Amino acid sequence: MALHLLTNLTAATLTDTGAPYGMIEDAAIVIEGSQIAWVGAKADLPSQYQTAQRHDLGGRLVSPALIDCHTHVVHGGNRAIEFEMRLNGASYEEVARAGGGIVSTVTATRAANEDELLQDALLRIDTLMGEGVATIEIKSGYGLDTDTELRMLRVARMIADHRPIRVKTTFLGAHATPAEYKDRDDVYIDEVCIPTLRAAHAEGLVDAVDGFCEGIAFSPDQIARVFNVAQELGLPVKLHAEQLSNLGGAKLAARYGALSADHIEYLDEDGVKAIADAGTIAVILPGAFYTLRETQAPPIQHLRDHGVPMALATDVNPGSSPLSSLLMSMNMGCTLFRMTPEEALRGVTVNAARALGLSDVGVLAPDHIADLAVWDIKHPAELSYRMGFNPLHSRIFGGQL
Ligand code: DI6
Ligand code: FE
Repeated sequence: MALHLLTNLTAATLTDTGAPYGMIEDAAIVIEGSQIAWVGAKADLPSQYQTAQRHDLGGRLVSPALIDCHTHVVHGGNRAIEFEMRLNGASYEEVARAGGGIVSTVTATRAANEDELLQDALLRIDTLMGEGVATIEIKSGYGLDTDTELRMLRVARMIADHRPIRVKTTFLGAHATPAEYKDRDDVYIDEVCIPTLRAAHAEGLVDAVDGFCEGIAFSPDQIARVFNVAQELGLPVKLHAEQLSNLGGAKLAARYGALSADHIEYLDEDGVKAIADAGTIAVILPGAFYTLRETQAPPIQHLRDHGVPMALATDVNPGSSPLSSLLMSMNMGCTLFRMTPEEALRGVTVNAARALGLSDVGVLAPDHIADLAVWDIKHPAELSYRMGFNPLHSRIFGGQL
């Protein structure tokens, strides 16, 4: 198997080396096939690797490739006109009457065929990959009927055939109630959401199950009915919880051993304890907070105090977070929520992997997949510090140099 030796680099391994970021100065990394075989100080390189093909990285910084663990990157259309209407003074009702809001994205997604959805998503995927992303989670939830939910998930899977990127899919049938089921949320859950989940699972399209637990979406009881089916099918769950109010969504998620509780601006300390006990990851989504001009920040200090690992993601979607930059999410996490640059980098690597149930990516360590990002920077804090500046030099996916 091809053996490659990367030298003249600083490694931000994000493992427990005792140094911040798990940093190793003057490091070497050995890649064997698609895996990392060895990482350490170059002076300690075992003799069997001395003959590997050498690559001088010119003193650059190497981190694990980035992971965007919460996205709605597959969807039809966009909502720029509604954005403009609102900034010209239109009220929420006027926007809604003009067909705006999530309904407009559902209509556009239903109208788009597979290829249109794919080509549109690839534009955003390419932007994310250009910043070093090698793993992405993609949700359904803008179809809200069986055909379109399945189409979204098939397109999500197809992305990995068109680009060197790893995709994890999430079924989000409980995202909103479609117009044809208005005021019949329970009927929608029973007649559409749950049968569609079963169909998607039968087709091998589902890696996890999500819901939107909110006053404007679904109640904890309704989400629990979907989660019961997920459990029966052996699928892990995650939840949009406490984004706009506190309905106890994160506690519900914790009861199901959820991989993650996402948004959580309104999560209280009790809820933090519940997810801490369940080993649930907190996914912080500053793009939505920014776009919605929210004022309540997530309970970062409580999360730290209770040892809850924090991930960070773009939440890229056409309504509340039209953000296709994970580096910008890192900056926002730091500036808006006072996360540290190290927490931000852990949030888009090791903790993002955990939010997806992955244990073979997200750190630079032996026996992990060789997904690496090589950066034209000296210190990892630079990734969170600048805005609108992309220092990616190169991306290594599955050991492909
Ligand atoms: N959280 C959000 O902020 C949105 N969905 C969700 O689960 C918004 C979706 C949209 O407006 O398109
Ligand atoms: Fe979301």
